[in-house]
Amino acid sequence: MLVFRQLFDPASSTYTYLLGDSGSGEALLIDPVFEHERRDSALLRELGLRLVATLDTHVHADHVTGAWLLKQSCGSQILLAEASAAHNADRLLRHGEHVAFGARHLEVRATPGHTAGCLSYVLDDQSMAFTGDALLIRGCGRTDFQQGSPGQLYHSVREQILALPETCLLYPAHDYRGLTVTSVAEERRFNPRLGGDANEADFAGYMNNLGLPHPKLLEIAVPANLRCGRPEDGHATMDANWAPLHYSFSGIWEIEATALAELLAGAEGRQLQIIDVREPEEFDDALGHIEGARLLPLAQLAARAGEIEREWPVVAVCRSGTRSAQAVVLLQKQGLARVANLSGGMLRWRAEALPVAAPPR
Ligand SMILES: N[C@@H](CCC(=O)N[C@@H](CS)C(=O)NCC(=O)O)C(=O)O
Ligand SMILES: [Fe+2]
Repeated sequence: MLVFRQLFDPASSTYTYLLGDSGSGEALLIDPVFEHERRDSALLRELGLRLVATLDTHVHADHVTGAWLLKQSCGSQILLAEASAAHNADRLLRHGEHVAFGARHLEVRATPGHTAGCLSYVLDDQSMAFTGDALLIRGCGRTDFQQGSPGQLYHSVREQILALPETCLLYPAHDYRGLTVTSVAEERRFNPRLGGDANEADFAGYMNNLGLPHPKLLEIAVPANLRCGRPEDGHATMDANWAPLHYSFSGIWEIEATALAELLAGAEGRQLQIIDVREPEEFDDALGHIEGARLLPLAQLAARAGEIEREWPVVAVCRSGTRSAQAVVLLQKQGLARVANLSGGMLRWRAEALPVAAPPR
């Protein structure tokens, strides 16, 4: 089965697309965003998918690609156009090539005009295409920098995208109004720049008078993307290296029960604060509590957060990991930097047969 997700970066209005083949577990990400590497790798893990490659549709001018960072965390290959002149890619793509994920593949189509190295990716059955900034929903990419050319873009869109079957769904790299998808039939009829009877001269007239300000990040994004998102010093900043944590798609740092037990048994465990946010009667119920845990019910946590040592890491605990996830959010809002949730709570802790404190007599 095909797994498909559309992800959004509100800062640059960029869409990232996840395509997976559930049979093999292989997946691709199209146009990942640097700042969302944790979110994207969390989603892949939760869906049980292995990222084989990231594909950029072009050298973006408004955000930095997540390609390099995802290669570090997921071992994925970095793919983009040979014509992009970028460094650090593992495979440089040309028109007509295929990029496989499990039993499925994307067909690479050269669609230059917004930039010289723009590619569109068409799913094997032509039911979907990922058009980058060549074709936007009722719009198209600008042609006033990065070797843009209205004449080239006109032919790219008409011959490579609007020539696909009418029912083919089109997914752009951006939308500035929150629209998510369009189709070949719609854009053939209603695209105000390239649709209907617009000829190349009509289109060029429109594009040469767009009058858009340059993207705010142009000077940062283009050089970074020419390195495929590799930071200049070649280092990724790890912001959660105090414990073996993972980041959930819902946006919470979590620790597994077994990892927490190991941490508590070692020297690092001495500074670790276990905050149990259940109600007092639950603390000594049949599930019990972790040795050394401090009871601080969720409803009182905001008022009593001052009782927690801010310099030491915190693991929040509850019955199932639900209330404690909320506690993590709350403590982070209070400015605590090293806070994680015990994944699955006391239920998971006990299911792993981990020890609890002896109940009071
Ligand atoms: N205002 C945005 C820039 C938007 C922009 O220029 N987007 C490019 C895509 S990289 C474009 O081609 N836009 C076409 C349009 O908005 O019609 C920013 O500062 O980042
Ligand atoms: Fe662009």
